[in-house]
Amino acid sequence: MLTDRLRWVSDIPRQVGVEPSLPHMAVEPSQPHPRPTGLREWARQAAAEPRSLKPGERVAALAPGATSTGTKSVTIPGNTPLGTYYLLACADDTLLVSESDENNNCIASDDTVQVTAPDLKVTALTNPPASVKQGGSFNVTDTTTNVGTGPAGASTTRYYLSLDKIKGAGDVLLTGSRAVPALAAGASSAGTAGVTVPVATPLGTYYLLACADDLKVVKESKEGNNCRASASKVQVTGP
Ligand SMILES: [Ca+2]
Ligand SMILES: [Ca+2]
Ligand SMILES: [Ca+2]
Repeated sequence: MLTDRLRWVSDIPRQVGVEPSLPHMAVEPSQPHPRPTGLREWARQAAAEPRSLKPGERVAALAPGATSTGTKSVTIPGNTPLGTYYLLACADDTLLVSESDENNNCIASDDTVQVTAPDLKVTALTNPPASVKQGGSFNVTDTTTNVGTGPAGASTTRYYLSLDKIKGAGDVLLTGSRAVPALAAGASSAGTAGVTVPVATPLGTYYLLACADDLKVVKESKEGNNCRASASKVQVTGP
């Protein structure tokens, strides 16, 4: 009966014999305390099964009308979808305490927070020469842009020869790369790098690829769009 439960709420401090606050309960991270089925059961467990408490594992009890204020640093999970969010704070979110009302535990922030992430990609790339010898060199000019919503740290753009326009396992990494500075959202870095074709490159006709953050040091909202292929191909010939 609801009325019985509500009466029991106000009776709890006296019933468990602790004034002015409820007893502390231990929380064992590896074995979460099972949620009691009701207030009576919770009180029975708390009174009959006192637990030894370790520093840092206490959950402070609160007397009726009491308040606990604290500050906590929180981390946004890396897989959070980009967007605008309210921050919610939810009391007893691990469901340790049975309450008269379980549906009023959360409160939302007045302001919102925008979750952002960088997204690097090569947005411009010059064509390679029509042909180059094995072991030969040429210059590449590219523009690497942060098309995301958050700042990107410094990165490295590297270059490949590829039989198709997609970066794959068999592509030939060219010697020579370009250091790209940290880029604010929407910012670009254009520059030229001298690249050398490895002597062992199989003879053939290739696209030139430029790949942003090719050393994978910047965590981005999209990691699969970093490369750009040249419009024309380069023929690798014997020395
Ligand atoms: Ca509540
Ligand atoms: Ca990207
Ligand atoms: Ca990346």
